[in-house]
Amino acid sequence: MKTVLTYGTFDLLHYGHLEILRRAKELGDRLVVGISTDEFNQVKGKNCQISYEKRKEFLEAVEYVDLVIPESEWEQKVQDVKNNEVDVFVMGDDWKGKFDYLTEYCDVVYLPRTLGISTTKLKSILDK
Ligand code: C2G
Repeated sequence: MKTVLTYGTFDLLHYGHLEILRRAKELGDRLVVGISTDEFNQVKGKNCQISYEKRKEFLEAVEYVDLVIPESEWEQKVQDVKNNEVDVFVMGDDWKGKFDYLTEYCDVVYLPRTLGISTTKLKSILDK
């Protein structure tokens, strides 16, 4: 059983998110997703449109996703990798290099972001 792990806020879930979840799942058999809590989003400086509970519910409805866990701090990744026996850690390449310290525990893969879509763009449309 090859386990893949990724993290994100996944606010206003869109096809850019779905595309990285799809590609992440292709790298293994089981995909675990750490979703940022509302409190951690404050730390990240992100103002979410959708609550943690609803963002978690939407993620759990995605067929590529096998388990959703809370992400409440930057420092939890090593423990999450160990707890979930993670083989591959995946993030979009906007994070390239930021999580290379995890190579001590698992493979680290940065995948190209999907161009033309972002939560920020969607918010600007919603705010009109
Ligand atoms: N993403 C993507 N293409 C987009 C938008 C997002 O591939 N057009 C990817 C990001 O690169 C990230 C994932 O989707 O890997 C989730 O993006 P966000 O919800 O914006 O998450 P982020 O704020 O980057 O949080 O500890 C890591 C952080 O929690 C990551």
